[in-house]
Amino acid sequence: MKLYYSAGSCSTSCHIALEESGLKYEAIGIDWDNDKDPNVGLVKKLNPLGTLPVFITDEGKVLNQNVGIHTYIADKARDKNLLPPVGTDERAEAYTWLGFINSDLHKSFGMLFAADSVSSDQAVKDQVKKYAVQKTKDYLAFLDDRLKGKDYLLGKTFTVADAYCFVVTNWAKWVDLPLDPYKNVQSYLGRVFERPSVQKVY
Ligand SMILES: N[C@@H](CCC(=O)N[C@@H](CS)C(=O)NCC(=O)O)C(=O)O
Repeated sequence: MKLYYSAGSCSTSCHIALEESGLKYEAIGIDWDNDKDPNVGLVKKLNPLGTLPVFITDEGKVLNQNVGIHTYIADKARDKNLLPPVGTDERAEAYTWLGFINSDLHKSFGMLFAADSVSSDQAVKDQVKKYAVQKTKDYLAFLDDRLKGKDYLLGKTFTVADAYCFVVTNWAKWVDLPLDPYKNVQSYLGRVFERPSVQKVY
C-alpha cells in the first residue's frame, strides 16, 4: 500500500496510523508548492479534488478521504486494535469521533486557513476569521470536556481517531490559537506525541 501525504497536514495522520499498524507500506511526501515535484501532478490526477491524503491499496484501489483510509488501515491490522470490532458500541463511538474530527474540528481549522482568500475585503476576512476562531474554540472546549479522566478518545486504548485528532488539534499552533485553556487537550497531545509512531513520522 502507498500513501501520498504532506508533512503536518491531515494526511500525516494516515502516516501515523500506518506506522501503528505494523503493515508494510510506502509513504511519499509531497511538496505542494514545488511545481517540479512530479508527484504533485500525479496526485491531482489520482484525486480530482486536489487534496491529500491519497492512498492506494495493494489491489490498486485509490482512496482519498481520511475516514475511509483510517478505517481501511485499522481493519487491515485487526491485532493492533486501532478501531474496535464492527458491530460494537465502541466502534460506533470511534466513528462518532472520526466524524467530529473530520467534519467539525478539521473544517473549522480549514476555515481559519482559508479566511484570507475568501475575499479582498478586509472586513469580510476579519468576520470569517472571528467566526472560525469561535467555532474552533467551541470544539476544543468540547474535546477538553470529553477527554476528562481519559488517556485517549475511547478511554485507555489508542485508535486511529487519536492519530487524526492529534494532527488536527496541533494546527492550533499554526493559527496562534493558545491551547492553555484546554488542559486535558494539552496533556492528551503530549501523551500522543510520546508514541513511537508519532516520534517517527511527525
Ligand atoms: N475531505 C478530505 C479533505 C482532505 C483535506 O482537507 N486535505 C488538505 C490537507 S489537510 C489538502 O490536501 N489541502 C490542499 C488543498 O486544498 O489545496 C478528507 O477528509 O480526507
